[in-house]
Parts: sequence; C-alpha cells; structure tokens
Amino acid sequence: MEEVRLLGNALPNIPWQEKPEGCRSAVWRYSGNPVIGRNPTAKSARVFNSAVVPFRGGFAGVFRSDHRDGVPALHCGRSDDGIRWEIENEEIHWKDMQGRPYDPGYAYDPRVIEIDGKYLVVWCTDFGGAALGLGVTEDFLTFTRLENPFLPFNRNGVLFPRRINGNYVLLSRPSDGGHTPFGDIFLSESPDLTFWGRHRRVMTRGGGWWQNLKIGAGPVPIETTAGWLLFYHGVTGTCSGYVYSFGAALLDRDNPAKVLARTGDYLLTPEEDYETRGFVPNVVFPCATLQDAATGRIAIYYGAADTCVALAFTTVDEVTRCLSENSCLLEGDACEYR
Ligand code: BMA
Repeated sequence: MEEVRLLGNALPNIPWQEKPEGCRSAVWRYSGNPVIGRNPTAKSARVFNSAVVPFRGGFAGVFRSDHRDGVPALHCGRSDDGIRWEIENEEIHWKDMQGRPYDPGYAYDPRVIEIDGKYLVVWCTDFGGAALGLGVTEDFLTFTRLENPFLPFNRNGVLFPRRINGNYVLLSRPSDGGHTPFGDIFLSESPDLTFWGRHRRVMTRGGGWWQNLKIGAGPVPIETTAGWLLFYHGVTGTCSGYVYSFGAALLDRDNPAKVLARTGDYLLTPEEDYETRGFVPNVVFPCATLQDAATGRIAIYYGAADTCVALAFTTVDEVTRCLSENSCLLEGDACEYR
C-alpha cells in the first residue's frame, strides 16, 4: 500500500503518548488508564463505551453512564485535555422537534460526529426494543431528538463524518432483543436523516475466531487517502462468555459498502486488569477516536469491561501496515452486497 495520509483537520492538542520501546503491537495503551474510573458522579456507577469530539479548543462528549439502578443513560462531559473529564451528574434531557421533553427509557453506546457545524448523536435507545436513536446538539447544552432511523432491533449505529454522493451514510448492526449471538455490519443512506434506504451488507463476521460471532462498527470512520478507516469490534463466544476485541477495516471512499482490507488479527484484546475484570469481563469496545491529520496520530477511546473508559494510541502508518500485511478479506467483503 502506498503511503496513506489522514484527511481532515490538524488536532495539535490530541492526547498522545509515544509507542513504548519494545511494543510489538500496532495499538498501545495509555499508561494512565483508565481515564474514567468507577463512580465518577453521584448517579453514575460506571461510565464506558462513550464518544468524544474536539469542541471549542477542548473536548466534549456524550457518555454512557449506567446508574445505580443498572439502567444506562447518556450524560454530557467536557475536558480541556481529552484525559481528565468532568461528567455531568444529570443525564441529557432531550426535546423533540416540537420542543416537547423526551427521556428515553434507556440509552447506551453513543457515537458523536460533527457535520456542517452540528453534532449528531447516534445511540442505542428504547423503542419497544433496542433500536437506534438519533439526535443533534450545537452546544452540548440543549439536545434535540430526531426520528429514529430504523425499527427494532438494531445497535451500533455509526454515521460517516460527511455526506457521500449527496447522502448521509449510517452503519448499523441488526440484532435481537438479547445479547445477540450473531451480527454483521450493514450500511444505509439518507438524503435528510429521516428516510433511510439503499441498504447494503458491508462486512460479515468470521475470518479468525476473535471476530467469528458478531462484528459491529466502532468509532466514526476516519477519512484517509486510501479509503475510510473503520475500527470495529469483533466478538467470540467462549465457555465462560463473550470476549470483545477490536480490529480495523478499510472501506472504499466513494462506495463504503465495499471493503478493501480488514485485519486478520485483532489490534487490541482484553489483557489488562481493567479490561479482563469488571461488570462484564473481557470487553474492549471502541466508540470514538480523535485524530491529527498533521501527524497521522490517532487516539482511540474504548470502554473496558463495561466498567470504565480507557485510551489507546496508534498512527495511520501502523494501522495501514497491519491492513496490508495481515488482511483477511472474506467472500463478499470486496463486493457490494445486494
Ligand atoms: C453489547 C452492548 C455493549 C457492551 C457489550 C458487552 O451488547 O451492551 O454496550 O459493551 O455488549 O457487554
């Protein structure tokens, strides 16, 4: 693969640590992990699987917070450096497009992306069954709920950071009402964020046991000169439960339903205590990245063991090297499913 560059903005204040001497993997953990530990606010027992974006010279985010009654909600948070976070104790209270209050029965696994100066939030919401919720904020103070994109059951909704061929593009994983023992990544398009169609199956589970049970889109795809870089989680079933790791794929820039490469080996798997022990052991679940187009640096925010938020680092060079040396395209990945 020729030299691949990140497209988009420079982010000189991206949280960053150099790769440790002797580290053999393409992704390395922040030495101060976890960045958000247990009980960060009075209401929040565990904050994990959360989304952050650059905002007004610092950072803002939407955080999954499981309350003391066990029910997940979305909370807003702010940070100057992307590492020390202040999470609001009160969950986000949405208004619908008519200005009426809307509080989802539960809400989890948010992703956030700025498109045309507005921050769009996709999450898994209560819609008589788990389904994707969609909303928008401009200031991380007031939040407007938009139409739910799909019927239940669906999770892991991730928007691309710009329109492609004129349409918004959303990845998702159709699922079931439980802990879904299957799942592939699909793509849908919309001209207006209300009506969705032209559905395509992008990537299937399989190709190495770490991703043989289900896969799901992670952070918002990152635009590069070679295509869209997508970090995604892969799940395997063991005799003591699911294990969540993550890898990466490269999707065609004009037709992101086409997979150009995907990592045969995981990039990160649960190994540290805060990943292997917790409310749900053995989970690393990425939901956001920050990237600096000037240096190719990428900071990955991931939920660890459904208990805390952790941070890892890589570069576009490191990931694209893995994608070219260790790709495992499956039958169907390289074509556009119909
Ligand atoms: C999934 C979601 C994620 C969670 C994972 C592991 O189904 O609930 O939020 O991280 O299971 O428990």
